[in-house]
Amino acid sequence: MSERKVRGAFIVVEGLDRSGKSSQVTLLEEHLKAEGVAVRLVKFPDRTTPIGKLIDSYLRSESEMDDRSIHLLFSANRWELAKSIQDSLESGTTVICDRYAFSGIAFSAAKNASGMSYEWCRGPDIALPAPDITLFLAVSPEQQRARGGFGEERYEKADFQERVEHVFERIGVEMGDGSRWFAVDADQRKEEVAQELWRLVQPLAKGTDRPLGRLWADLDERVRNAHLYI
Ligand code: DGP
Repeated sequence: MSERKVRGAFIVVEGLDRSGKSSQVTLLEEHLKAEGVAVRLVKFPDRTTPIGKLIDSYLRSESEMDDRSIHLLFSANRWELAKSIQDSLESGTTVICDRYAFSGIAFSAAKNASGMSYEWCRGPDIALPAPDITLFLAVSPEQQRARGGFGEERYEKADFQERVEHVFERIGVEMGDGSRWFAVDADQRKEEVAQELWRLVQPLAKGTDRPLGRLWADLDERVRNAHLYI
C-alpha cells in the first residue's frame, strides 16, 4: 500500500486590527522553528508586489479607488502568491498566513456598498488553497480601545471594525462545526493567547498527509457544473 506524502500545514491567522495578530504570528513562527519545523511566513496584503504597492497606497489613503476595484486587487494579491504557497506546502514547509481570504470578505462586505454583497465579496477567492486551520483572534471593542494606537490607516475606525467583526462572525458560523476555524479570546494576556494557539496548532506541527483543499470548493463545483443543467 502506498503511503500518502506528508506536506507542510497551512495555518491562517485572522483578526481585527489591534487584536495582537502580528505578535501572535511571530510567536507561533518562533515556536514552530524551535520544534525544528520549516516555516514560511506570508503576510497579506503582500505590499511588495506591484499589486501590493497599489493596495499599500490605498490603505495609507494616498490614493482613492473604487471599492470593487480594490476588493479585486486584494484578491489578486492572494492569487499571485497562491502557487508559491502551494509549492511551499508540497515541499514540506509549513506556511503561516497573516490574514487571508476571510479578511477579504470581512473588510469589503463591512463597507455595505452597493453591489458588494457577502457572496460577491467571497467570489474572487473561491478555489484558493484552503487552510488546514484558521485561528481567529477575537478582541472586544473595549480591549481594542484600551490598546489604542489605531494607526493612520483607512479601516482603523471603531464603528467600521464593529461591522468587520460581524462579518467575521458570519464566516465562522458558515465554516461550520468541525471546520477548522477556531475563535480565540484575544483579550487574554499575550502569553495565554500564544499558549492557546499552540495547543490548537500542535497536532499539525509535523505536517499533514491530507490533500490540500480549495476554499469553498463546493461552490466552485456548482459553478463549473452549471452548464450541465442548462
Ligand atoms: P494589516 O497589514 O494586517 O494591518 O492589514 C492591513 C489592512 O487591510 C487591515 O485594516 C485589514 C485590511 N485588509 C486585509 N486584507 C484585506 C482584503 O482582502 N480586503 C480588504 N478590503 N481589506 C483587507
